[in-house]
Amino acid sequence: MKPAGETRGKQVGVGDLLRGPGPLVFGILNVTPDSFSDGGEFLDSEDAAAHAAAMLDEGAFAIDVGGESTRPGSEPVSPEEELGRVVPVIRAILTGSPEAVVSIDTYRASTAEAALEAGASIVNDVTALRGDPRMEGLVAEAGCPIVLMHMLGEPKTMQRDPRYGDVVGEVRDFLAQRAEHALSAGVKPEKIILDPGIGFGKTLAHNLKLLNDLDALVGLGFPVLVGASRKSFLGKITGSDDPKNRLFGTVAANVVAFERGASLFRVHDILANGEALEVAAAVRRA
Ligand code: HH2
Repeated sequence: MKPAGETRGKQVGVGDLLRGPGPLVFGILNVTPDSFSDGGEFLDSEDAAAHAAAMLDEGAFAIDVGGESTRPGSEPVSPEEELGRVVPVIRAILTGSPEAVVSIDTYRASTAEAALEAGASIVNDVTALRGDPRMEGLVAEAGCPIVLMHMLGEPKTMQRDPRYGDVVGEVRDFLAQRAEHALSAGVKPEKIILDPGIGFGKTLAHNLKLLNDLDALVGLGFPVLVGASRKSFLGKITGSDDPKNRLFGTVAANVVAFERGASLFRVHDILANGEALEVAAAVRRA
């Protein structure tokens, strides 16, 4: 896949690109000891920055930096711990790759604020502004893009027995309501990105239904981001217990999601997903 080159970098207008047809790939960088797939690999800032640079070279549009695992069963870390993990890494990424677009994966305003000060330009909030009352004001004031994700329950317990009457309708209504909430807090409509929250309080059947009916979420009129990368629902289909063996399933899920209208993809493996999505986009343009 071609490096994003001129399509990367803040000067071309991150917001315009985010609202385009995509596909744009966000590279996952977890600065945590316990993330389900890359936990413990990038605790050192220099290692993390080198991995970010490699993902940017492979064509990542942005690097999504997280300092607290939200995998099923995970425990929150303290605000200080989270901040201490992500800020040095964001600084190191931007020192090595000054044009990099960095997204901060947090629901805490204090972490988001420090990350934005360190040079991050997108906030990825898995609680969709429900986790911290200060977050909506911060995001509105900063004028940065914000990802609003659906989650049923909280990470510690969300996979125990998730139930919906109509999963697609409920996720769509939730995201519509959270977008309305963001707008009423002063967030500009062009800054809002929606995410069905694959694996966040969802069974295999729920995840598949959401991917198949993703156009219902796209119909809300905001760009849709999908985070299916290496998640356990893929292993339930293919029998791959090791998250690192879920690449082919991830690619399939992302290409299907692109076909249903998603434009942004949060992934661990840039090259494979990027190339597959590039081909899917070429077919669409034909
Ligand atoms: N998934 C994870 C974390 N953040 N953010 C968005 N917007 N969408 C997602 O689907 C999403 C997310 C969980 O995956 P990962 O970061 O790989 O693992 P962990 O939570 O264990 O750090």
